[in-house]
Amino acid sequence: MERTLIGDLHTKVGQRALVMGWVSVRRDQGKMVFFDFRDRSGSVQGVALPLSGSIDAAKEVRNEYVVSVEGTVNARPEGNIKADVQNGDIELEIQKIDIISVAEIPFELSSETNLDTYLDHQPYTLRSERSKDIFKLQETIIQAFREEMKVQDFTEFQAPALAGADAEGGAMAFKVDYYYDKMAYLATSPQLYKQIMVGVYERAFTTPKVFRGEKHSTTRHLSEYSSMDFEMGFIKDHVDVMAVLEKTMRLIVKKTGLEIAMPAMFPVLKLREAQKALGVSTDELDLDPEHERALCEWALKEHGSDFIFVTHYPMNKRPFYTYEDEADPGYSKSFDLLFRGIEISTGGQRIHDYNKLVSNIKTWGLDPEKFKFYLEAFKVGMPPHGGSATGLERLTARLLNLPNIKEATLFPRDLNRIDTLLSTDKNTK
Ligand code: AMO
Repeated sequence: MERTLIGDLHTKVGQRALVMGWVSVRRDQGKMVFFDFRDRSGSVQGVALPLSGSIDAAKEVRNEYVVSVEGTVNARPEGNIKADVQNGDIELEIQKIDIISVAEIPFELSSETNLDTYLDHQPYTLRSERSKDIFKLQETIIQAFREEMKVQDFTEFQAPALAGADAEGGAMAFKVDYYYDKMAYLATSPQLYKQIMVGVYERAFTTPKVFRGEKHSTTRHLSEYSSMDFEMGFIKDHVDVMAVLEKTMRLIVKKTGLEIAMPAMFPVLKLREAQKALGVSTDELDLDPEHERALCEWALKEHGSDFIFVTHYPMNKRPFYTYEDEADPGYSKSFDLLFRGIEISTGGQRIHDYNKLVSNIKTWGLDPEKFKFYLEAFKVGMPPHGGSATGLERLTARLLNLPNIKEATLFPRDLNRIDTLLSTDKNTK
């Protein structure tokens, strides 16, 4: 018999069907055994009846066993219909149940698990409906990002993960032993490459894994995250970039189907205006996490918006490629996008003049020789351009109001863990 997906069983009422999947729930009632079976399309209740011939085999089956089940798809009596549950109007009466793989589970999936235990057992805990929903939503986010980029005529490219130099400063890049006793770095961002790609396609985007070696232990930092980056040529200034990012966020929100407060335009404040609104000194170079939270509360109250742009960060707080606002010396044409209490994106206009860029690299205490490759893009002619990057896991966490970014990360790498805890890992040096 051909396998039927559980999601298609409703088309087979009154007929026999073969289902393959996992056992999510098993309720042994002595004479009868009830199961919830699941496959990639959903779940269904099954029952092994006393005289069915399947009852002995059914008694052997446990949670997470992989099974092959033949049975009759029965319509449930009126009183037993669960309208709000998938396949709540049918039941699989089991004639035959074969074990494909046995399983030994560490704990019941429905039980309240603390984050560390959840992370320790991810090959198992990721099977929970809650986790599956989180990472399905993440898939939707990245698809929507890609869709909007294509609509706006951007070309997707694959950025390298190994880099010869670090764009964002150096201290936070992981070093890698490379050939001939040379050092390479794990890319902290595709920044240099996306700028180079502006010289190639004019509009380019990429969704790489990037790596940050800062020793952070917070609810918002990972050592490895997914970055949704784009870069575009022939802009007037950073406002053009913000418009593309805002449009992208709107499509992402729409595709997720979540209720997010978004007025006709996202509010925009200069950093100093934001600081004044919060009663913070304008000498501060950045917003602290608690100020980001307070500013987002302000934006929701005053503008009915879960998003707020903050622009004009001090030049000395931004990387060397940042464009200074001629009309506001010392401050940059750069921005952060804050969403529900946290920075989710950074971006801005970049310097496109070769000589200015070389001089900035020196001012930032870096060696232009190390950036020779990148600088060639400017030598051979670059238009005014800019772009931005959004952290996928931060956005996912805030969209779902998950308190810790690790819940929105498949296999999070942090200060204490790569899959297993470093302190308990036998392979640790
Ligand atoms: P920035 O360093 O601000 O900018 O990073 C952009 C966005 O990436 C996310 N992010 C992180 N997410 C998880 N863990 C981390 N350790 C982490 N660090 C950053 C945040 C952040 O807003 N090249 C510039 C972008 C640009 O100008 O285009 C950059 O990398 O969501």
